[in-house]
Amino acid sequence: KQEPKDVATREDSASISSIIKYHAEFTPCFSMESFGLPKAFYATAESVRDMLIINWNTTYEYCEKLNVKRAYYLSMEYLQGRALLNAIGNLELSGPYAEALEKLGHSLEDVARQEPDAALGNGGLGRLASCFLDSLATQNYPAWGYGLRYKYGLFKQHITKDGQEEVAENWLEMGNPWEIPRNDVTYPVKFYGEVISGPDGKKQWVGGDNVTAVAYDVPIPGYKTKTTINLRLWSTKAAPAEFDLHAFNTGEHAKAYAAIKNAEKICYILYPGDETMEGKSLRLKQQYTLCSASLQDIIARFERRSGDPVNWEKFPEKVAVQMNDTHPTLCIPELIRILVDVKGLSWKEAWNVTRRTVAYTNHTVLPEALEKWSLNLIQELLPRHVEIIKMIDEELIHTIVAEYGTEDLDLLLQKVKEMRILDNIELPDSVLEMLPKSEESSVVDHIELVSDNETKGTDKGDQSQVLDTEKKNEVTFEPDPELPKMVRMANLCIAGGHAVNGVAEIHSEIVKNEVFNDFYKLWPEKFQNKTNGVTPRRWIRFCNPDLSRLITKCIGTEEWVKNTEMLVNLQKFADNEDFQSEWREVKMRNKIKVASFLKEKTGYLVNPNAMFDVQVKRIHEYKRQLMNIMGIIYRYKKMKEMSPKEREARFVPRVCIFGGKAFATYVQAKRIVKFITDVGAIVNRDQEIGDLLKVVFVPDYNVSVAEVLIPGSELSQHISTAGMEASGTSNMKFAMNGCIQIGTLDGANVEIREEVGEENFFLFGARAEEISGLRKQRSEGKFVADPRFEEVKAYVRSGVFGPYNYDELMGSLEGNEGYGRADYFLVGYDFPSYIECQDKVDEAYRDQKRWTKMSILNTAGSYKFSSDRTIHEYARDIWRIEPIVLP
Ligand code: DL6
Repeated sequence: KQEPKDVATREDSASISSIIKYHAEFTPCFSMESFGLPKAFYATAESVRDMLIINWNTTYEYCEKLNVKRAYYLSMEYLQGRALLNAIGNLELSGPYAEALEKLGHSLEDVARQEPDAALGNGGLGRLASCFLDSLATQNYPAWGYGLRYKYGLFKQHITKDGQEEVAENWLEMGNPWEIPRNDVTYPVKFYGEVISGPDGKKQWVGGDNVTAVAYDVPIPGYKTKTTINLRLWSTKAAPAEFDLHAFNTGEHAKAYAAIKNAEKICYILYPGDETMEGKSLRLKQQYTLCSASLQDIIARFERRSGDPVNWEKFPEKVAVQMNDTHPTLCIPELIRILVDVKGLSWKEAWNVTRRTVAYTNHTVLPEALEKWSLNLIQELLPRHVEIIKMIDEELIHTIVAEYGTEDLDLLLQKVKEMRILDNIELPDSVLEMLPKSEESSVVDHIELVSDNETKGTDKGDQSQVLDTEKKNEVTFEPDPELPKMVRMANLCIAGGHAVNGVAEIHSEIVKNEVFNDFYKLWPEKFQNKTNGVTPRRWIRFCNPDLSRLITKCIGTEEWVKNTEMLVNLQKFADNEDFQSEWREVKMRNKIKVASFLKEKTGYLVNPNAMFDVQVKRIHEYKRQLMNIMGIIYRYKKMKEMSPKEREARFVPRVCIFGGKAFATYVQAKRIVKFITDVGAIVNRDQEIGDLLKVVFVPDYNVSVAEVLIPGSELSQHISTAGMEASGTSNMKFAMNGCIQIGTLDGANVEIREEVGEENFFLFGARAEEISGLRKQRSEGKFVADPRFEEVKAYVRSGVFGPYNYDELMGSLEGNEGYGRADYFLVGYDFPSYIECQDKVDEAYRDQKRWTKMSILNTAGSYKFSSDRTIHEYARDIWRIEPIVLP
């Protein structure tokens, strides 16, 4: 067996190709004779991984030696996408690798395309976590990510005549060359059992089932730095004692395997459907596995670095835990449990340490997405945690009583009701004792209350079930036996953490002034904004090499990839004709790539000279893909009514591209997917219209698809109902790639528009502060629909787009019986300003000089939206960590 050369010196193509050959021959047991593309990918990835491991170890050891504070990012989702080109690019070895593979008969691009997307996330939240890891490493921050190693990631989306079909995504089928299984790093994770008082009066959680969490480490390299941080993903297997050998020996094989299957099931699939009790229980087990295994690991590391005895007061000086949304909320009771029950701290000490350690990022204000868990379910799975949550709830109520006093009992009780962690549960005795006992102010009969259980639709489910929350402000402490007892995870996060942040300025204001206003009044110092960002490495430097070269040529250095403020220098060239024409050439080359990609994936042939107008994101009613397609239908109808000459004079040719997955049980979203594809089927074969309009739904939108589409897009749509999109991050990626946006004043659109300039952003639609008034008018029947909107609905209903009955979709825009609230997302209200704004888009596009200038100014103004800036702010304001540059 030939030894590989010293990995540290493999920087020329000859050494690289010999290392690849080595791996091709020995690591996956392939032979060089059949060195096809899949093998080439695995061998190449293995060769890169060797280098990453060296840097990974150096980074780890150096941070351990300095005993610095680390940030730990806990996220149930990471939407990593492919890793090969990113890793090679970050190591600055793209050239030598391309050459090496060329010698072995392959192109680097073809090899890279073999890699399955690591899709351990649903959308923006997971992709943000992955961008953050890249920025943490690039900026040399001591940090780790923790997550779960789902066997099946986000489903693959097939588009059939019936719309979306979900197919399991077995991304690990061929093995994952990036991960390092760590059979030496395992922790027990317990479920069920009971809590007893031990002989010393201390609580003990006994009995129950243990599973074993096993670590899989994924090295995350920074760009142009040796720093390589760790993403530790947990997988689960049965605890060694759980295999029932006796049952196996007596032929009861299923029984013997049951424990193994139950343990492995936990990490089987990203976000299992939670319509059933089984599904909910599995999801909760996932969340707890992430929290428990990660905290045990973090604590073990802290103890290893501490002297004896361990000074737990110092824990928050060495550890910062960031909870990516409420999914890892169980970190709070779990940290307290370990500190009190295992490490022997008092409640007060543990509570103090926990609050100084943990922080929470909120990613949504949609009421149905604010997580709540059934208390009974948590009680069954995690009985000790329920006791701890009850204590935190009690502590919080005392704080509220201290804040509001007992004089205005109505007010106090209302605040307690709204802010406490437990919903539909009697007040603790310690609180009842503090309240005056007079008859009028009796807690139970005076205030009539409705639990907020009633106000919510299903998680991510059909939005028509979401009721008006504004009306419900009467609530009682008398638990309603008809309603479940619930735990509000966001309230627990706010009470148990030291910082709460929103993800864009407008969103953070909504968090402070509306959704969590009472908490904001109580603890204003906890609330912050951290506007999201995206990594400029993946989202421009690597996915758009031609544009990157042009930018570097213009700015005179490639430093902008790390310091995006330098992009502002492009402003000076926005009117320069030569620069403009080079800019347009790059865009055209990217559009040609998109056109051939669309042909390959959908069979539709599109003309690259048309404007490429793109909306790619999760399918959701609030994101209003429905408004986009209704606008397209309006355009199509008008075209049909005109002579060829008229229509050519009136409309700019467009290719309207959609992409995105609908949550498998979100019926309305799936109808929208079907509707778009049906419209495309009719429009695209209409010879009269030809290249003037095409509508293409790209199946299976994921990170890799985005990397092709975004560089070749010219107009991108971010058209959510104002106040509903927390931030959005694809808007940032599009802006970086010189794509102009049509959008509402929502999420990060607001800041993007400020940075790129109002004249370089197509704005339309109602503003966030108008929405509740408009909804009220709508429900009072005061809304008069625009005739153009009515015309589109009637056209759809006339059957132009096929035999399928679109009544559920059109009806949801009207509030017909059975479709919930009338047009909750205000498609009808915003439609006229939307289509008028689209006319302005056409007008701007006709003037290519103006359009190119707008495009350049979008890239120039996108500097703020680098995740490097976001991470720097988290590090400075929340985690209090410093960069550590390796010697
Ligand atoms: O912060 C990342 C991303 C935002 O850009 C999106 O606007 C927001 O919708 C998304 N939120 C979620 C919420 N999931 N839960 N819970 O994905 O976060």
